[in-house]
Amino acid sequence: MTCKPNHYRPALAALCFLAALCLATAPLRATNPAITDTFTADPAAFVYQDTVYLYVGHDESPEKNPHYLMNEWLCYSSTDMVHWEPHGSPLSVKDFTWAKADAWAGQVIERNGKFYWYVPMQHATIPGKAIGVAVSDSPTGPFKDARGSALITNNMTKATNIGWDDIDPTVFIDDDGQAYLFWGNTKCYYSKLKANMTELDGSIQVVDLPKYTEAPWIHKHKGLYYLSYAYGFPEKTAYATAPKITGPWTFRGILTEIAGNCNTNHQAIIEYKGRSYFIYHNGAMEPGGGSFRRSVCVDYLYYNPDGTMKRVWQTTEGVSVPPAQ
Ligand code: FUB
Repeated sequence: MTCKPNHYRPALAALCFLAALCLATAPLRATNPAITDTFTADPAAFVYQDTVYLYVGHDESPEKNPHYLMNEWLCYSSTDMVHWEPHGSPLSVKDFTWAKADAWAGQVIERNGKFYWYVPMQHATIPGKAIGVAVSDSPTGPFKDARGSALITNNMTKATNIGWDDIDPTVFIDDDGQAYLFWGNTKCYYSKLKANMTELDGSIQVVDLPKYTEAPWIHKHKGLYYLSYAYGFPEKTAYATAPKITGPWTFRGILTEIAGNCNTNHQAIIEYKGRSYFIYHNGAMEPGGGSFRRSVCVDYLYYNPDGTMKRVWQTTEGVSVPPAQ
């Protein structure tokens, strides 16, 4: 028997119909939590070449274990804020010979085609937390330790004598090319970075902020600098604004309320395809979500005409695919 091309046409038509149906019914709206393949926390995100890259900590704590168990960071990407492609774990504590545990909140930034990932961990030999920096040629890694030693150790910061104040780095490159690193628990520290992004440039300063706990995030919108942070405990998110990155900072109030199902919060704020987004975590993913098994969520962020930010509503519905521009 010979197969004639015409015999395949109905099957081909049916396949095309099914493909069109799948495309038409692909979800246009996310739900929160937005990342559901595993427990994730401490989001940081940036836009590079029209794609959003999201970096999170991996909450690996077993259910009912009231402690963090975090050994690695994960990366995801999206071109619509609804569908997130996982890129696995491009960085873990094991990539830093001088560190021993606690892959807590970090942030990635691009400079001159290289990607720098600032991360806090427990130092193996110097008591307390410390901050390291990893580098890659790609936003999805692989990343490697850029220094072979910590950039910041607990004995470099004296504003408090706790051992966990050197955590939660956030990095920002100002319009004049000067890079700044902000970080800290109970004290908000900052310092300039050299152009190589792997060394501090000058002294460490402290920003005085009401009820500052941790999780600083710097962003700029329409010429104004914003410093958002975890406020009190359990954590709300609050923020301050300034005309320059070095201040003076004016406290502007609460940005979002406590999650209720998780005692921390940790935000990233980005603009993408004409909209502003608030990326954060809560303990809502079932089964087993909570303070040590968190999940990353995405909601819209809105500004008032005077530059202040409207309070963010943490929703179950999440965000929609942005319209084509
Ligand atoms: O994930 C561990 C710590 O909890 C982070 O460093 C803080 O920001 C808080 O989310």
